[in-house]
Amino acid sequence: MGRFWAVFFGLTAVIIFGVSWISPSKHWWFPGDGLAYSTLGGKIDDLFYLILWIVAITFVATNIALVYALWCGATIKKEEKVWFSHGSHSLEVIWTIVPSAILLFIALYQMDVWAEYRIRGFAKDKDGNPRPVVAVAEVTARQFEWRIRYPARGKTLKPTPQPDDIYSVNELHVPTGEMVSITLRTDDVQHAFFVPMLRVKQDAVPGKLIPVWFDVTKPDEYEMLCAELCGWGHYKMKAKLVAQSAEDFEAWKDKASDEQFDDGFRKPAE
Ligand SMILES: [Cu+2]
Repeated sequence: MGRFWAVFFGLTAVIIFGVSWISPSKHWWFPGDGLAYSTLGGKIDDLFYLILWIVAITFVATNIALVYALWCGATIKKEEKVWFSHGSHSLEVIWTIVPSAILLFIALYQMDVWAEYRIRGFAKDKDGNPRPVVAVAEVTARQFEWRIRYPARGKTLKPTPQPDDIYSVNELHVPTGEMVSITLRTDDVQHAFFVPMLRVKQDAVPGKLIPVWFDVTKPDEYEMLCAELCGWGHYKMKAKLVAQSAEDFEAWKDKASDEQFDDGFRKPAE
């Protein structure tokens, strides 16, 4: 029976290692087609794969030791005396220091990505210059929908609602190719703004205005979700983020504004 388990754990290790080997090229771990459609999202995925590799190698090494111990245990003769150890001080030191070093390495290695995610000035273009961030909208989460407020054409987003602001519900429009930011707030309980395909996730905390910035590399419609169980209607907060070229974005805003301020008398242009 011991040999069976030795083979079983050995095969498991081989399969896990195989999956880790091919998954980065197959994009198996992430939603949609597995690619991130924001610049920072790609870097977050790289961190994920780095950690996957560390875990896979550790897992395989542990399983090799396990297979070795099981195989030796299974093949031992009855009259032989087994070797018994009550622990080894040097081994204890090694497996305390090695994981600590790995954790410290990950902590230092991810700092730039975290800074770019949380410190606005860290978003850089290809030449290393800070990328300007355009404030596109204020996104208010509430039980159970997303209310979105955009400034009128040619105006900048103000912290308080303006008479010519444009509103949409459960549909956040943003231009592609530039760094955009939203101001996230909540009207009631805690929610979480989550766009899986962009790898953007941020809690909306009562009483706080939280800026969130990202860029979208491909015009498309992306799932926009609430990632915080916020009440019975939490599922209703499945919305969409519409990423459009700058011209399409402006055109959409003009159309939304016309519809919103239509007084019923104005005729659409012929
Ligand atoms: Cu929710």
